[in-house]
Amino acid sequence: MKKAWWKESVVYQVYWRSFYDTDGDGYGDLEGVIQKLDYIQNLGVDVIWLNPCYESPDVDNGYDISDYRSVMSKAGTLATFERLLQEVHSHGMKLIMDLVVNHTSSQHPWFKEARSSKDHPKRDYYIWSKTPNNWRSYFTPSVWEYDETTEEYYFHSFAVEQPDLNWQNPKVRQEVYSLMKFWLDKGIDGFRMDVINLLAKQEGFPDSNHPEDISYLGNNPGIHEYLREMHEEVLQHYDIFTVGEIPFVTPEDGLLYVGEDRRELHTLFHFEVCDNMSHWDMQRFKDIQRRWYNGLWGKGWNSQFLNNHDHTRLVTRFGNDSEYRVESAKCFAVLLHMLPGMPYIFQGEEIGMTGVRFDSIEDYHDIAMKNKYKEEVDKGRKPEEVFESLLHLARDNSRTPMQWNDSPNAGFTTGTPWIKVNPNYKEINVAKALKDPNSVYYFYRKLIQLRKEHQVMVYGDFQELFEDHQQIYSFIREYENERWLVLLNISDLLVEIELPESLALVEKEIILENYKVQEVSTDELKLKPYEARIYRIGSRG
Ligand code: ISL
Repeated sequence: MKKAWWKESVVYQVYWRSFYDTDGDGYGDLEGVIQKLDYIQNLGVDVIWLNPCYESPDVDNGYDISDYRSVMSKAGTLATFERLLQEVHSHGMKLIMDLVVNHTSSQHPWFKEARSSKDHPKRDYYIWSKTPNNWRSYFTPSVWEYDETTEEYYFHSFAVEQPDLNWQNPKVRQEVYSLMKFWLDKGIDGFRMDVINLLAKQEGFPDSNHPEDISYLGNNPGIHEYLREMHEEVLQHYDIFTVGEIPFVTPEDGLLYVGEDRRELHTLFHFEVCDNMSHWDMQRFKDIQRRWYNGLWGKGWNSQFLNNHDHTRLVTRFGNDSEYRVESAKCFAVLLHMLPGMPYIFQGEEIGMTGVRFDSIEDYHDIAMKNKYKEEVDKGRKPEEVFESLLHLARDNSRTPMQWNDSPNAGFTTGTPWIKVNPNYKEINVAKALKDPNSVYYFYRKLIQLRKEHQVMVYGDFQELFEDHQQIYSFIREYENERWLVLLNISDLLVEIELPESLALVEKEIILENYKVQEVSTDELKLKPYEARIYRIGSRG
């Protein structure tokens, strides 16, 4: 197994618009990230992933970029960004930026020019057709939008305001490589690449028999040639870290993106958990982990995340955000940090922030939810029923402001926050977590610290126990002379298990637990709701 700094890293995702507002406009800003760097550093993380802060009309919270070389005024200026980068480095951390190059904003000058006439030299920067096919986009009923001026349709995988770039055009590719160098030459440490497997499109756009399954948008012929070219022209010249956001991918195809001999990307986010598993499903989760471990181990590197700015907070979605909020947050923390692959923490996860549930569609801002709501209501469905059906997975669930303390607006802003603060901020906030040695925060910190001291958490192989158990997830990580046993009760029940004889007899030393462990070296164990334990175990008995 080849060692690398990035394999040993823990990533912290900063959704800056909801992190900390220093100018009172209700949006977090880059200055706010700078002011909170001590907090992030104290958690012990190595890399910060910053969501897009480029110039943007902001219809999809920065994922619709109108100028790749400037910073949107809500976030600050290019000078603030440069200071942030310098400060991140002087705090001993690294910074990766979001690279969003599957699409631009419809306000990008390239698109304005492209749509101005059929023979404009930039026409081929985007994808045009005289006739639409039957595909859906992520956010709208069709991937095609009619353009009145030139009487053709343009292609968009997301919102109408996010036209897809035409990667077949070598000029587009060169534009992208050049903007990547612009940021890399400033000294950033890599990219999280937004829907990077969507760049190549299917030749001829054939109709689909199942248009609701939008996987036709990704993994199309040509994608690996583009990524290799990007590697050749840009990535290989820098000591950086790249993680591709890759929906609709199997472990077999995943390896084509991150295989160590492939010269494409370092690691990926697949969506078998966050897009496909709406509620906790133990057997399914185990199966996903098993397949990805078998598919990648020793050949390519995996990433682990249980929520982000697009996905409902993990305690609300997978754990229990009322009675066992703290216990379940810690239990999933052990899962996140002990599974093979690098852990990604989404801001607020480290204090066990919960998903929100607002009363009205007016309180939500996300374009995905707004569009879906309108589409379903327009079909004649009852508005209340549509609203209710969208709540569980609403992307705004995880986008509410970071809860710093119990002062108004959770200490996030002195103005009016762009999205309402979760009303539970008096109970759940950073100030309170920092005062409580048993908080979720200190538990995350401990796990991150352990990774720095014990390479078994990074390079240890993975063997499962209790494979068919409905409540218990258990596995051993083993590296050189170190063997760690992980026992998780991912349920609201008290569960009793008996360790296999081979483990019952060996010595066990507790490394971390989220309840006070009573019994130590017994073979019969009673695990309380969401109880999590990590043991160091002796060599085979
Ligand atoms: O949000 C999702 C499900 O709730 C995902 O399917 C998501 O849309 C998809 O993974 C792509 O996400 C990324 O690109 C989008 C942007 O809206 C997301 O915020 C970003 O993470 C378009 O750029």
